Amino acid sequence: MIRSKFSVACSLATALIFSVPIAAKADVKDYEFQLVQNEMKKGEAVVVVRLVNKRTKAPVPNAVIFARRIDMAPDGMAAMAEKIEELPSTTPGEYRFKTTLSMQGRWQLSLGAKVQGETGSVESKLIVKALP
Ligand SMILES: [Cu+2]
Repeated sequence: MIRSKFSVACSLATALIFSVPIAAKADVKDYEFQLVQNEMKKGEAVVVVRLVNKRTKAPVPNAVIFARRIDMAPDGMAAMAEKIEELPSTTPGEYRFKTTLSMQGRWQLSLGAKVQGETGSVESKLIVKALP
């Protein structure tokens, strides 16, 4: 299923590359991280994000997350950061992080990643709300 969608995407991409050489060039700006769940109970948490190609809507597996930080900047507490650790992925295109949302309120998850075959890096800031 995934493989066949991928082949279709590849054929389309190839067709585009040959018909519109300039416009079809992939760009690191075509990718973004999205939260799978943007609210969760405070305390120990596993935050799951999906990396997607905005043009094709396809999930993007095997990116290398080289930077990660979680802090309360959205609530004026940028210095209030917690440890964050990447867990093995269980679904292609999804990335999981173990952390502690130690206070109720808004937390900012900052991620930096390299996508296979792309120059530059994807940088995203996502807001997770910790509920009581
Ligand atoms: Cu705080």
